[in-house]
Amino acid sequence: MEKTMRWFGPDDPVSLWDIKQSGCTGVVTALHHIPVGEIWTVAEINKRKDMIAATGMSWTVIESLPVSEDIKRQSGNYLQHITNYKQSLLNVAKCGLKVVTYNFMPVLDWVRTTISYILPDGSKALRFERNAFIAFDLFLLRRPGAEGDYTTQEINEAFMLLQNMSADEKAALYRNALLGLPGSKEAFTAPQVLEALETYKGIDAEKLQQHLHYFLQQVAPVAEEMGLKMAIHPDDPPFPILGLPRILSTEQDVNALLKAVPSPANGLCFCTGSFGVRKENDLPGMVQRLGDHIHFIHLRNTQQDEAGNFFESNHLEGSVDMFAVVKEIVLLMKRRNNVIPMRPDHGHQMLDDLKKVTYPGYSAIGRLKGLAALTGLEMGIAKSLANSKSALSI
Ligand code: DNO
Repeated sequence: MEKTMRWFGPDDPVSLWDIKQSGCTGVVTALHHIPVGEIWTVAEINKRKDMIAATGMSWTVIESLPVSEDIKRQSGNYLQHITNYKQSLLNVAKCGLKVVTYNFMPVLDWVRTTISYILPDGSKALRFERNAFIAFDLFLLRRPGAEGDYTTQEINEAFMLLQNMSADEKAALYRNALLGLPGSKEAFTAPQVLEALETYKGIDAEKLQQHLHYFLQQVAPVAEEMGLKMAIHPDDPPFPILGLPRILSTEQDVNALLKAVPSPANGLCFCTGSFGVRKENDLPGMVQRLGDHIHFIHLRNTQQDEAGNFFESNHLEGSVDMFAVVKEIVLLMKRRNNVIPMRPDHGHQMLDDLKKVTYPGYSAIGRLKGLAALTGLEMGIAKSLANSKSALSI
């Protein structure tokens, strides 16, 4: 796999040289300063590309070229936004970039209830606690109609949990649940979210899926023509939240998308941390079956419990069988005869980073630790496969 790390741009406290020293040859980034829906110009793309090239690394993957809420809803300026998206694709291709990540999650991107879950060794992880999220939804956000989404038992448990929280804990839950925007330091406010949710009234999973397919039918021909690969990021977490539909949570969802828009440009960012939260997702099998469509890989592990909570565990430990996944990736790259870019997704806040403020999940040392573990795993698998092959051929 090509080793990369995400960089949030010049304001990121983790510098390009930090990433270089981690052993990466590539950087994954986006022009976060350009408002969603507007065109990424050649000049802006090249400026960023040159900044990265000055450290001897390359801008390997765009994450993300964001899709506007108008496009997801098919409202307002969506046709103009699609035209702009196509222009941005042309521009990124002109600048020599090859892989474009995006997602189709309405309103919020990833969601957690805490960004500082303290592990037994004192490091901190991101965590999603189901009851806490329900408490946020019902009693802090006060989303109209939310009670209808939960059982009486869930509502009671969430209420009890909230009763036992200090004012500080409640404030932290409120803040964390509204973070949901990678690359931005600003959280949403509750009125903004409620207003945004209102605009999704009448958009169910089927409709959202049609909108995704429509969007891709429009942009995939441009991407294909320019030799670009579109890589959709799965839902994180992979189930509906706040009454919003989520439509890229399972292998079946991916297959529906591939079928609706048959194009070599239509592909996937295979994120083990997102898909891995649903037990029925057979990750090594997905790599085997979806392999030709995987253009970018996020490796992250989660530890789940029976109650539907999960925290982000060490990259090699947790509910995802990382050995089995990486083995399939090594075989896939051999079959495809190419190297797929990968980044260690998230990492624990640990050591010196405990004193620093970074983007949640994106401190340097925890990701470096993940990258080191994953690199060793890959090398061990690749060498042992090669050895067993040569042993067989003797
Ligand atoms: C979380 C990330 C996601 C991802 C976007 C891609 O840390 O994996 O935010 O970047 O969903 O569009």
